Amino acid sequence: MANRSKRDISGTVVIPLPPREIAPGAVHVPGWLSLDEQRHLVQECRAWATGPVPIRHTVLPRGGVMSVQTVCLGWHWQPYTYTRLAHDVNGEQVADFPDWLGELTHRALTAAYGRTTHTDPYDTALINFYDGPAKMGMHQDKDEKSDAPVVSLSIGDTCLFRFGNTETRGRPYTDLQLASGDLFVFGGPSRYAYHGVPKVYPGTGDPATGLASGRLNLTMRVTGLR
Ligand SMILES: O=C(O)CCC(=O)C(=O)O
Repeated sequence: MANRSKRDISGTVVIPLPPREIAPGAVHVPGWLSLDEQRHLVQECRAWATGPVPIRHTVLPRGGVMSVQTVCLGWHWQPYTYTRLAHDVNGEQVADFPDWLGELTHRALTAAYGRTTHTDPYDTALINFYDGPAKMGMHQDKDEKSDAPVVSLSIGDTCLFRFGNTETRGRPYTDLQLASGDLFVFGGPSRYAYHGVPKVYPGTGDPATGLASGRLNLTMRVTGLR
């Protein structure tokens, strides 16, 4: 087994907790990303946030506005649909989904499940930035035409992550904290579980990631589109 020990900002060796199955097919791997990987992702996210389609607060079909800001790679997401062009922002095509991010995603799947379960190419990432009181309500990820697992990486401030069931937004659910560097994968029987972020804990991130405040979350998905 790989040595996953790391050093924190003060040089202290930190041994992350082992992977934990939260529900069948839903696995939390604490501290999976190294600090260098987190720094690299933060730099890339800063660049993606500027365009060709800049990061924005998604407008919901009934006129509500999401408190998180989102930028997409590969395909542009807005509620119920993925398109190549960001019609609701500036009409431009979103940045490509890079090969290296696909490789990182497949490594993440192996870390979570101990084997590669899906060989489909991951072709989109939704990158969410939470600042101030931003949060995300309970929802299902079901705009993809593929049931490949969703692979989620967190950087910056720790959040409360609520992982529920496939039937309702309510109980039963499990509350857990996702901290900087954590990986969370949900597939199989949990692929369509409701989930959300009721709260982010300000000031809990390590500025050494390059993120002075707030929380970044990247979710990689297979759209099943051509
Ligand atoms: O920020 C997170 O951890 C969850 C993000 C999420 O649920 C989504 O992008 O659909």
